[in-house]
Amino acid sequence: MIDLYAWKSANGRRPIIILEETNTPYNLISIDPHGGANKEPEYLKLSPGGKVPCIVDPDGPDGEPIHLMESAAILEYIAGKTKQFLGTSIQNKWEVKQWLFYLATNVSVSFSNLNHARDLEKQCRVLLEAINSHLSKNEYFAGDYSIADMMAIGRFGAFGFDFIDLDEYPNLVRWIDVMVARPPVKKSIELPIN
Ligand SMILES: N[C@@H](CCC(=O)N[C@@H](CS)C(=O)NCC(=O)O)C(=O)O
Repeated sequence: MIDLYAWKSANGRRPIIILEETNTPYNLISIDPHGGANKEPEYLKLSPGGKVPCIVDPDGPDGEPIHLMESAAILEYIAGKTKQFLGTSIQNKWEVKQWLFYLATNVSVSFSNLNHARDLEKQCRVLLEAINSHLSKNEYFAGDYSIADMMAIGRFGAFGFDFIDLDEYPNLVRWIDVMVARPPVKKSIELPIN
């Protein structure tokens, strides 16, 4: 069974969504990065960047064990293993991947920074405008519900922002409402992780 090392953070909850959506059994192992557990030598063998989350799959490619860090990579790995949520055509597959990377890099990084530096607010608002505009023409990020949506809801689902009122972005709010109505997404937000 897959071991998921996670914390109650935006990054930590994304793998829960894909594991639940694909009915993949997993053990949830709580790891609090604030206590330094993510820098212990045993954990660094699994997540060499010392970041939370990570997974260990004893039944990886060719039956060999695999460990993976980075929530986007974990989403892609479980999607690939279960052959779901990766896009419905080659064209759409790349559309999903494009949004996955945009969300993993620009959006995730900027919003994390906003927690620390007030002057990044403008940058986050630019990203929100782009996302709000995209979601005015698209139900989900890339065609059908996909791992790109799971990537995004990890950031926007349960976390308020001190400096930005998301109600200013009605298409994003519409998409958030659709997403949190999905039981696996709701579970990823509400599951207690201590
Ligand atoms: N890009 C990574 C970010 C992971 C990340 O920054 N995790 C935080 C917890 S939410 C962490 O491990 N922080 C502790 C540290 O950086 O030492 C991902 O998407 O998984």
